[in-house]
Amino acid sequence: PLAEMHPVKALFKIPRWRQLTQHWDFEARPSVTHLLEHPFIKQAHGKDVALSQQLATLIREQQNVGCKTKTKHERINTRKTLIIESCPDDDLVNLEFLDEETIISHLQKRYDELQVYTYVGDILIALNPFQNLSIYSPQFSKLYHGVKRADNPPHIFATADAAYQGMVTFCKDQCIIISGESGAGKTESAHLIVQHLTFLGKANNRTLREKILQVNPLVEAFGNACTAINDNSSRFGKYLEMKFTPTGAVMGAKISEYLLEKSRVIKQAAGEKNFHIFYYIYAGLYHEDKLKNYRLPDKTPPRYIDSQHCKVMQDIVSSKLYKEQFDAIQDCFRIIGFTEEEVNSVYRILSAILNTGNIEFTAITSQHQTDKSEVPNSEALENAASLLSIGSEELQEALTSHCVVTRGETIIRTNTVDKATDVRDAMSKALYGRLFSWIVNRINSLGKHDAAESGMNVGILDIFGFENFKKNSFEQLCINIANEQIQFYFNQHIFALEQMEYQSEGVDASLVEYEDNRPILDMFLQKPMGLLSLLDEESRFPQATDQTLVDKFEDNLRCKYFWIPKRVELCFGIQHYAGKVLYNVNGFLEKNRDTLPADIVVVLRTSENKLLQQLFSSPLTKTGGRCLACFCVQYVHFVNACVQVDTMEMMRHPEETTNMRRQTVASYFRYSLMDLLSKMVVGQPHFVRCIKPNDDRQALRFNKDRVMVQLRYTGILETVNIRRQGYSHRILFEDFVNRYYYLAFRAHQMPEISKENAVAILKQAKLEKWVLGKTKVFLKYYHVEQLNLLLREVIARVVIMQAYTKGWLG
Ligand code: AOV
Ligand code: MG
Repeated sequence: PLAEMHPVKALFKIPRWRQLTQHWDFEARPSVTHLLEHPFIKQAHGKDVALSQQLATLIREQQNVGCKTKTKHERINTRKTLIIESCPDDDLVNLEFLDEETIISHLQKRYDELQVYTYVGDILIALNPFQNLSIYSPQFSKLYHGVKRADNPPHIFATADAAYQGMVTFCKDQCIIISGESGAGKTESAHLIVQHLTFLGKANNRTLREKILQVNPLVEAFGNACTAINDNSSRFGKYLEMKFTPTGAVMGAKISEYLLEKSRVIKQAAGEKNFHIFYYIYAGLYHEDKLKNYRLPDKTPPRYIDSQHCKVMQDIVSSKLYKEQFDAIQDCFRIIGFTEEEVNSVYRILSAILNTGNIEFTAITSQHQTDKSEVPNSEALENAASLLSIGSEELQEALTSHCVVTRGETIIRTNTVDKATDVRDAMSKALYGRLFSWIVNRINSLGKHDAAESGMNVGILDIFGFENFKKNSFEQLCINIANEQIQFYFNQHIFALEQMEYQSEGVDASLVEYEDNRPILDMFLQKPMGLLSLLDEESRFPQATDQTLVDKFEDNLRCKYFWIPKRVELCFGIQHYAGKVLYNVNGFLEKNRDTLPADIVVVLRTSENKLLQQLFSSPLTKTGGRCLACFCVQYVHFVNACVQVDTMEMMRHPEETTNMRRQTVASYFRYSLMDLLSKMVVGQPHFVRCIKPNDDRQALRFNKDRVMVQLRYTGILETVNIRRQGYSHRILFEDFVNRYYYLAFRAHQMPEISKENAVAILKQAKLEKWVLGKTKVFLKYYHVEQLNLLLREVIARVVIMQAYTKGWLG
């Protein structure tokens, strides 16, 4: 009914204007004066000033954007009159009373009104709405484009916009770091950011735009899965760099993946599923009547995708959703540029993995040998071999026996049933892991733009969130350490570096206390006594067991963040920044070793399938050619004390890192973390903190306690404090004068670089509350915004003046 109602009337039916816009036909809107003169709005002025101001801005903005007949000059002038005061409750920094209780009830009030975004200075808090909001249309992209942040309510687009403007204005790479626990909304936020950046980057070229927008869905089909917490949980870390020309036109995107949870391929916890893609292809191929071509059974689902052993094939093949997703993935492949042959190979390998999982072994006992196994039912074996284009006998051989070289002699030893099963699963994991890396690399090479190296980029980090299940294993440990590292990075940026700079520049700002999680990180990463090092050491002993591992931890890890619980066997507990987690060490050693027997590699290399040959011919390059050593200097500068000496060493000797793949998961993991951080530190960071309002995934349900916990461990209260008194932009006088002298001096007269001239510019721009350090101007985040807006206007004016004088304009 709202759609039929007059917009002005509708406005008052709904708490905030944002609710309204989905029903609002912007083209047929009433004029601004008409609306502002409207008695309802006049009345509202008395009640809710902020609301009516926002409404007015919205309408004017819309007219401004939609109006093509106005000259640039006129448009700029209108824009200028639009600068209004920020709606005070959009930013926690503006709160009068500052304590947890106030912050939380404030967030709750906003959430009830479906205001899911709130600022803390330049940091965005995003509460998961658990329902589709109508605030992400292209109209909203327009609304948030290049305006002062206070002109609109907080939005994820505003954060993307700030990163984009920062990149264009300062010619500096940017990165957006999205954090939050599992299911908090990181991946959705990352999608929205990419959407807005493609809009801003004027990807007029439709193919390019579509290509970029397909990257996330494709990679996520292979890297996401349903877990107990999130139906679309990221099981890998993803850093997506969007590349732009110096003028800000989008050129392409590059993706780096970190630490795929490969073990999911062979086994899933109760209530969880395998990677999405397996279900998609099953449903898709079934509908296309192609299951036979890929030798997939059509009666009972393969073991790898039937973790509950319910054997209900119908659920999978009849799922409309899976079928639609399959079609969508086919489109992604095509649009990004994969050849039909490649896609076919991908499906063959996936089907081969499913068949491999169905290979069974039984023990044979003969007079001479007892530890022998064989494959009783050869159907799955033959299917797998055929799909991989290798000989089935060779495959069976590689699964049930292994070569040992002693004193120059090669001896063949047989595998027990357990060993053969392990080898089979190791092969499946390796196939999937390498396939995933290949897809990512292929996307990068297809999206590669020759000029891309010279451009700038905005990186978007979306990793797996902090996890705490009933049973936590090696995977959760890695995931949680990665989150620990991101939290540390946040702390460094928001607290440590900022406060260090105040001191060294002699700026007076009182220090804010914060929870430093460095000791926990040290406990994990230090060498030789950190948890990961100890795990590596134990993994090198063939005789090691789960018990010896726990004993080793107990003997060596002496800090308050680690303990061995009394009544639970083979467990250890960690006090993470985000809460206590109990880990079960069962399988830690095996998972860390992640060995793939050479016999398997040898067989797979004989394949006639080109893609498979490629997967196993050489180790895939992970770092994309970026030299780790070159940003070491910046890195040292950034985290001087934080990074453990050994990891620094590793970065100084990049040649060593090429071997990482052959090392344990823990050492590779450690290297990946460093690689990721090193990518992030070169850019100017922007933070999005996702918060999960409840654990039931219900819309409009705000669980105070759950939110409180998250606010505490993310240090929001401290962040509000430091943002309130802090200066998030610190610019050298030189850079400042170079950049903004237009505002106070003539365009062709570059003034002398000096503190005085910097002050002259600040005064001319009528800014207040800035501070001068020894070498830098200290600005609040909104100062920079204002300066950039003014600068754009001045430049536009100059351009128009020139156009007039040259007679280009009538
Ligand atoms: P995550 O990335 O933070 O978890 P997701 O981004 O996958 O979490 O979000 C989980 C679910 O919340 C999504 O599938 C949506 O149903 C819903 N959701 C999140 N953000 C929005 C939004 N802006 N609008 C509507 N629905 C949303 V994990 O990857 O598990 O750490 O490893
Ligand atoms: Mg995710």
